This record gives sequence, C-alpha cells and structure tokens, in this order.
Amino acid sequence: MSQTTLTAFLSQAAEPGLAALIEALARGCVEISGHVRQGAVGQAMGALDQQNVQGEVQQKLDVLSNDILLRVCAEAPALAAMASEEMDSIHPVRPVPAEGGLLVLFDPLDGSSNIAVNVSIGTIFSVLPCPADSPGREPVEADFLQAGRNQLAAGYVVYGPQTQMILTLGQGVAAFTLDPESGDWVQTGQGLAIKPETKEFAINAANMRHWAAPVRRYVDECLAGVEGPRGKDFNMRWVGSMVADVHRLISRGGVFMYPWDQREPDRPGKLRLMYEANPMGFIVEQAGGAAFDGAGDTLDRQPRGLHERASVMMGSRAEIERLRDYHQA
Ligand code: P6P
Repeated sequence: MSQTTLTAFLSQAAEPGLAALIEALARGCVEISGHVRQGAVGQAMGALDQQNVQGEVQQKLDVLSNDILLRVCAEAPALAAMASEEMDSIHPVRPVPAEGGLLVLFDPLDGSSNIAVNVSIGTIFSVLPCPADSPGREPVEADFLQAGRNQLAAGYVVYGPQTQMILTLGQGVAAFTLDPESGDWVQTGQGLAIKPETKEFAINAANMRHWAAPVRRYVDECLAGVEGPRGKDFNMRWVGSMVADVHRLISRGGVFMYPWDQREPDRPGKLRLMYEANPMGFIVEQAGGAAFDGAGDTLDRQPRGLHERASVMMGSRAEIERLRDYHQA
C-alpha cells in the first residue's frame, strides 16, 4: 500500500504558508526525537542551573528543543513571531506578511521531568493567524492573545516507543509516525475519534484533598466503581506528561484533568492555556471530545497573558459533559 507522507498530506490539506510551518515544526521534532533517543549517551541530558519563566528548573533538553524550534520555524516564510513556555516574551521573526501571516506557540518539551526516568515526553504546538490589522508591522505580544477557537492548526509529537505526531488543521485529526529508517513522517491514522464514553481517567490523585467539590464528586464516583452511581469500574492512569496522557485518551478514550485546586486559589491551574490547554483542546474537540475549564469551553477563554494558566478537563465528551453538569449544580 502506498504510504502518504506528512508532506503529501499538507500539500492537499493546507495553504502553502501553513504547510511550510508545519513541515518546519516536523523537521524540528525529528531533531528533538534524535536527542531524546540518545539519552545519556548524548550531550543533552541533565538539568541546568537556571529556571524558566514558570519558575521551573530547565533541563538541557528544554533549552535545546526550544533552540531547535526557533531555528527551523524561522525558515517558514509566513511566520511573523513565535512564543514558547521557555521564553519570557515573544520571539519576532519578520514583519507580518501582507497575507496569511502566522504566529506559532509551543511547549518545546512537555513533561521534561520524565526525561531522567525514560518516560514518554512530547512537543506541543499551536498556530494562530496574525490579526487582520497587523500586515506590514512588527508582531507584538498582544497579537498572540486570541481565544483557542482562532487556531488554524494544533499538534503534538509524543516521543514514546514510537515518535508520533497528532495534527489537526480544523478538519479532523490525523496521525503520523516517524519512520526512523527514512526520516519520513508516514500517515498512520485519519479521522481520529475519541470514544464518547470511557472507563479510564487521568488525574494526579495526590492532590485529591485540594480539589473543588465537583471534581472530587466526579473522581469519588469513578472510585466507587460498579457498586457506586456510575455502575461500572474505572481505571486510573497518570504519566506526568500531558502529551502521553492526552495521546492515550485520543487513542482509546478517557479523561485528562489538571483542575484548579486550593493550593494556590488565585491560580486557575498548573497547565498553560496558550501552548498546552488550547492546542490539546483543539485536537480533542476535533476528535469529537470536549475541553472544559471549570467555567466554560477551554477554546472560548479570552487569554490575558502569554503564560496564563488554565484549569484543564478534557477527553470523552459524555464524561466532560458530566463534569460540566457537576460544576453547574
Ligand atoms: P504533576 C509536566 O510538567 C506537566 O506540565 C504536564 O505535562 C503534566 O501533565 C503535569 O505537568 C504533571 O504535573 O503535578 O503531576 O507533576
């Protein structure tokens, strides 16, 4: 059977400017995958004596991955600017093109605390259009502050037993697997659909005592199993890499939650809206699931800052609707 590659897929499915940017991101992720796979044999392992804008200790691979994406994405002619979990402010590339200007945001290496223990990690990216009034001028941070519904594309690459890319351009969700022999991204899935029902949820249960009542009710009912109100037993997973936990629910259904908790009442949640919750929420919705932030749809939230955090509940639609009902009860 002839194999469709990412390049062939994009030539049919995306405008040339967007296709070139996604191809650049894909090239960058091949480089990142190479460093991940080398592990301690390579030079990219270990922590740096510095923190990122989130106040988290940076791993060498965090910075290396960010530098790789900055270099390769700058080659995409429609790209005006980039933003990253690893950078305080935006990284301008060129004045906004007359037409089809693009902005990209990424978490270059999500779950980097798992690097040292050889557990799956990933890259997350989100593509937004430059605002209609921006052609010809330098891009500014405010250009990025668009609701997730405005995304033109979103994707992630999971560096696991296989290196896989999950991608949406707003017309469904496709899967690509990196062929380590050829270096090609081969299409291995299309029209991905999340099961509306599930028996599996992902949350860091160590935080249970800090959760809001609706989340506590949802999880308690899952734990009550077949004798409880749900009438069925559930399974729990928590990898500690959003990319791995979300990839599992895309693949077999489930719910991923990192909700608000009372440890820091003024903080909506741990995860970041612009380059984690929004791209993952776009993919999940495009696969028939739902993404909820405790008040409304994640993709409807109007961001106020580049590194704004969000309460995250996403996955199988029937489960998220149940969580929404519990929050509104
Ligand atoms: P915790 C990784 O640091 C991350 O940002 C997500 O990828 C992951 O889901 C979450 O944090 C894990 O957080 O508190 O369980 O270590």
